[in-house]
Amino acid sequence: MTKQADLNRVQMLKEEISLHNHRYYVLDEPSISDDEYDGLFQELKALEQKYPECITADSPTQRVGSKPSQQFKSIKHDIPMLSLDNVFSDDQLSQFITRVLSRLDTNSMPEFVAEPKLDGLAVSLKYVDGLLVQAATRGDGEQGEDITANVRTIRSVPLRLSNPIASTLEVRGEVFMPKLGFQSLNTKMEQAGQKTFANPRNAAAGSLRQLDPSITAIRPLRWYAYALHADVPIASHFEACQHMKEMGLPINPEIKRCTSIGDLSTYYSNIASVRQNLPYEIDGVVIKLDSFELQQALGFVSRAPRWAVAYKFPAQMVQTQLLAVDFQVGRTGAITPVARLETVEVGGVQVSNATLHNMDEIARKDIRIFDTVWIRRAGDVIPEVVKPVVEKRPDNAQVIELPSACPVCKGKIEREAEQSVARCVGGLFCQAQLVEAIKHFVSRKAMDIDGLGSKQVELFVGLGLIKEVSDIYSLDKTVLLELDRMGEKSVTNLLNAIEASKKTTLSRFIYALGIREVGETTARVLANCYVDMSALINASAENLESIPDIGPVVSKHITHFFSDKHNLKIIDKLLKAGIHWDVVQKKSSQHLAGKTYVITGTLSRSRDEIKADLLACGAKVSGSISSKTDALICGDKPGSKREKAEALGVPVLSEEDLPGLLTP
Ligand code: 9MJ
Repeated sequence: MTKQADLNRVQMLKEEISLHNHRYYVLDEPSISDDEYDGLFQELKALEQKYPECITADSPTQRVGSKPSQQFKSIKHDIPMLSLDNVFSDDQLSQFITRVLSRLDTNSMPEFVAEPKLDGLAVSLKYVDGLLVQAATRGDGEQGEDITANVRTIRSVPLRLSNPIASTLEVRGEVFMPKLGFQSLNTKMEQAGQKTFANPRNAAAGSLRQLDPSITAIRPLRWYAYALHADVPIASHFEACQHMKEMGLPINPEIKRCTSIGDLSTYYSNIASVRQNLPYEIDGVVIKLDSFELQQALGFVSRAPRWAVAYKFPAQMVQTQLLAVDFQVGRTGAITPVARLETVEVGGVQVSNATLHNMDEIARKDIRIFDTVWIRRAGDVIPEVVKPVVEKRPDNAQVIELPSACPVCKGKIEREAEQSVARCVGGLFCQAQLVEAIKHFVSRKAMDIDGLGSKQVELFVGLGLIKEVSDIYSLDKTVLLELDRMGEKSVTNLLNAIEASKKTTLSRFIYALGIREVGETTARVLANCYVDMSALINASAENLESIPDIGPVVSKHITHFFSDKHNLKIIDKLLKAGIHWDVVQKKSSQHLAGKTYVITGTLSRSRDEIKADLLACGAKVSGSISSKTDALICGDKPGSKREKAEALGVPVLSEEDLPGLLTP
């Protein structure tokens, strides 16, 4: 054989083996025997050994290429990875559809697509010129981990797409472990004396987050793609799925278009009834508005799209005995009763603790110590005690009472009028609250100090190394080196992570402060509305309440927080320690303060983006027209809002008027 003939054969083998991979793993329709497949694979390997220069990244022999890594690299997603809001009943599904229709300002039901909700791990894959170049986990939605080497080992992930529709594209989907694969993996782990996995989801997560890709390679992982981002005109989610299928990506065969609430509800019931027979675990169905144009018009709220929802199956419930109740102190001093239970398995996970929520819930459900109780666990949510089995109540059952003093600082416990939550009033003098405040401050969505985990925070606070958050920035290397299990390397990594956290954003910093009721979304709204910290610190309650989404309760918590001298001193120390962020210019103008706008119809940008711009100028954005509305911003297909605006004499603006409106 000439070298050229060998090289031609290499090319042919690569294509043929990839085709058989696709037939076997994606279509589930193998057309050759395993022996024949192995024959082709060995032949390719031998030829590649002879001509190493012809080994390419997309060769089927190169799935397990790289060596184990020390740590996963962090990757910022070009487009944030979303999570989904949940509904649990047909009623809640109807409410979701009603919200969609009202936001779209229409009465006619648009098309939806329904698909099984896989219980695995969301991943995002990037293809450039048809080649798989990057794979990342979801992470916090903004930033994930680089798991390219591991994802390459999943046989149903094409290393090269056939006829890619764009030179760069991002495909999202769910990696999971089929039920059978999970069982055989656990049997093998058990035989080898290793710890088994609680459920297929954990097994998939554990396999995908291996630093050594050769371990991932022998784990039975599969995946289905469910989203495509490419800079080419595609009209709908369903069409995107067809494109993905044609490019060789696996698409769940159960995906269906639905045109009525009845259709969606039937789809849910049908999937629920075949759930046990599906080869993989699911925890509900996902319902998505099909048209991309309508999806864009709806936009997002927080991290979840307004155009999709997860219709979840009911959580699993089991009975066990309530042995005792402990009281935990949270970041804001809230006292949560926690049930200590006779350990029981719920949905494949061993449960020995569950939340009892608060004293009102305990009283309402009449739960007593030593009762047999129903425990519910849904997905990753903390297990909860649902209700007692009154028929099984023993004579010695005891009523649960709120302790009179904080179990940690022994300070007073108070209950505000009409509030079901009891709180320790010790504030940051209570070690439990201090620990929780610091855990929150360093957490991923706040200052994101990698390496300062819960255990370390507890240790450092316990040793008195951290007495207030700002102490994090003056931790001393020599002191840290004296601690158990803190070597040169881990101390250096920790101090580097602390240093790196100093460059942040205003919204992260506001969120990190842990002001009551100020979550991520509110922090972002505040960061958009105020130029800097001092503007926020000095904002009056009235000024805060002029921001849509901020009501009197939140504004009271904010002004209360900043009226505390101790809090101001800590903010000052943090800024002096070097915490900083890039100032975004356009925020400073409040020239639309006091004005109210309504947005309707399809615009070139999502309504959320336009809303954010208006809010940044001090305006309010409302969902409905009244005589007080200053103007309606109107896109294509506006529906009834335009007529109402005209009837009330409210000016109607088009998208072209926006730049003028937003400029002071
Ligand atoms: C799952 N887990 O199966 C989505 N998902 O779409 C499906 N998740 C999703 N779609 C947008 N089928 C965000 C998440």
